[in-house]
Amino acid sequence: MNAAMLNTAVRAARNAGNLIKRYVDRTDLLKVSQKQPNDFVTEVDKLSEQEIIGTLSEAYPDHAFYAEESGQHNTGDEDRPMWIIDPLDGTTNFIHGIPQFAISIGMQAAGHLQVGVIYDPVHDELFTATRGDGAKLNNRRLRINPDTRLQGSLIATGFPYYQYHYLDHYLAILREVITKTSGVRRPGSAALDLAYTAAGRFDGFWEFNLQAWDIAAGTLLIQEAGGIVTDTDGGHDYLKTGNMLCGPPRVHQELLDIIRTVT
Ligand code: 2AM
Ligand code: CA
Repeated sequence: MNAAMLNTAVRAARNAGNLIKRYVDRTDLLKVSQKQPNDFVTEVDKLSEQEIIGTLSEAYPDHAFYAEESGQHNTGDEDRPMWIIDPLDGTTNFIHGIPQFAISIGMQAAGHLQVGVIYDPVHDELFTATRGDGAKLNNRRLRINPDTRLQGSLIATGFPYYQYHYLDHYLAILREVITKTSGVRRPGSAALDLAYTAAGRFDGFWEFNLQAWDIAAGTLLIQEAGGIVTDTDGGHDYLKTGNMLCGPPRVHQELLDIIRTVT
């Protein structure tokens, strides 16, 4: 069941990726609108989402969908499997011609994330996870190194970009992380940051105020690769709060200690 859903999600992500790639060199021609200050959307986000929901709903007409651009469909019945979709994560990068963006498709059923797909169409990197069956990058199995520590690590994050009331708190954490690691990156696509953390390219990630569609697929990837995912106070409400902290077990604990000390 999960294997079939993964195949369908991969097909949806690749179709959408091919569509997005056709616009990569033509972003100056795109109509860009703002959903709220600094939150941009293009026609490509919408086309990508139609493509993904079209593919998934053809295979699973009874499932529910929760997607960035069109909201919820078929929801209401809590028992229904739900696809959580970001058709283009990293829209700001995309608009600026920076090749750091991805499609993120997660599926939740019976109270658990079951399937996760993150696809970077520019680099043709496909990150996949199935609950209980591990995580992969282009069919190579991903295993987070459990010995990784904060010292010497490379950590990814996202800066606050529209709600600035917690900026000082954020910067106090960033200051600590900068001084205790090898470096910090702010690539601009939370979904890819999570995929890279599952792949061991980053040794951890934190960001406040994300949306469920940014993190659903990435959460399963990290868990299946052997990492820890919590919200920023160590709890399990990250899909609701959008405050996310993850990484190899020791790094996760050390980052959690920093956030607690600063708070
Ligand atoms: P999006 O491109 O799908 O909107 C990283 O901070 C996350 O926040 C990204 O995954 C991105 O998802 C979202 N985001 C929205 N607007 C942003 C902005 N102006 N700058 C950075 N990230 C933004
Ligand atoms: Ca997003």
